[in-house]
Amino acid sequence: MPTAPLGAAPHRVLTIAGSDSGGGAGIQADMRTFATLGLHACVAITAVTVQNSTGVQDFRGVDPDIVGAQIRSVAGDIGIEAAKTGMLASTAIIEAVAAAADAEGIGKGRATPLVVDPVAASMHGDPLLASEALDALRAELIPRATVVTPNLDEVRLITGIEVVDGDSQRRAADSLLALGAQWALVKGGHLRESPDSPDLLTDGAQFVAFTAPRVPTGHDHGAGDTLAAAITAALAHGRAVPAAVEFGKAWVTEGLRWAYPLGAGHGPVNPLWAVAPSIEHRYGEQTDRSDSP
Ligand code: PXL
Repeated sequence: MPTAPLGAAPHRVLTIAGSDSGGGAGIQADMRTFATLGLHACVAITAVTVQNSTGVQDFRGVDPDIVGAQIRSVAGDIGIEAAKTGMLASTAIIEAVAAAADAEGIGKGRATPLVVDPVAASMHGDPLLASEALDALRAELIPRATVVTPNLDEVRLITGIEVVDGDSQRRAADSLLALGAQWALVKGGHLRESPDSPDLLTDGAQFVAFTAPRVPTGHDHGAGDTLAAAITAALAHGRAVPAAVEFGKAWVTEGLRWAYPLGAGHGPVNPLWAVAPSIEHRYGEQTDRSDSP
């Protein structure tokens, strides 16, 4: 992707998501990806989670008025070329995001594309979205999505469809388009029996299958966030949705190859691989990668 010359403002994105105190998922995953991809990222924090590598111990949602105000403040002044939603926690926050997105021209068919990552739970199964907020997700957010990027658990919660094979994956994608998304990316990464990570992207007319090799790592915390962030980055660079998803898949696959252990639980996907050589250069060090992937 062409980047701006040093000193010129880079492309600008907005992430509307929750904070992960462990630094691996949520806002922190987004910022790592946006920074390593050379973008300027604005932030609307929706929730503060208390979590580490073993799980989410607690969280609080941010006042919905403050969520909407963050979006309006940065969109009106700084200008946003693509936006992304992650953890939204509650119905009231979803409604505030939808209203602010409409006011600022963010979303399907508007000037600024919107990637909706419909985060419902952590990888440990800890809830990150109130169960009654699923209706608002379906009615208020998915219809505003340029592209919606659920994993298989989120697809089941949103559409009621259990994706077990290509046929059910296609039906699930149709169901997401029926809810109003422009594009649906149904990720197959949790189809554990499959040797690949087969994803289906469709807008109802085009069907694109993405198959990346499954990376055998126990450290994939934040992988969904990182994929959606990389898609958002490519959209900000003017890529069309299929090309942006292709870019995002390659980015997260590489991040999974460089994932590292942390704490007693799951370590994070690692977008820092992209800047490792320049960091080593800065510290005058060189990492031995002889037994790395
Ligand atoms: O990976 C989904 C996710 C998104 N946002 C926050 C999270 C998580 C997973 O734990 O904590 C804040």
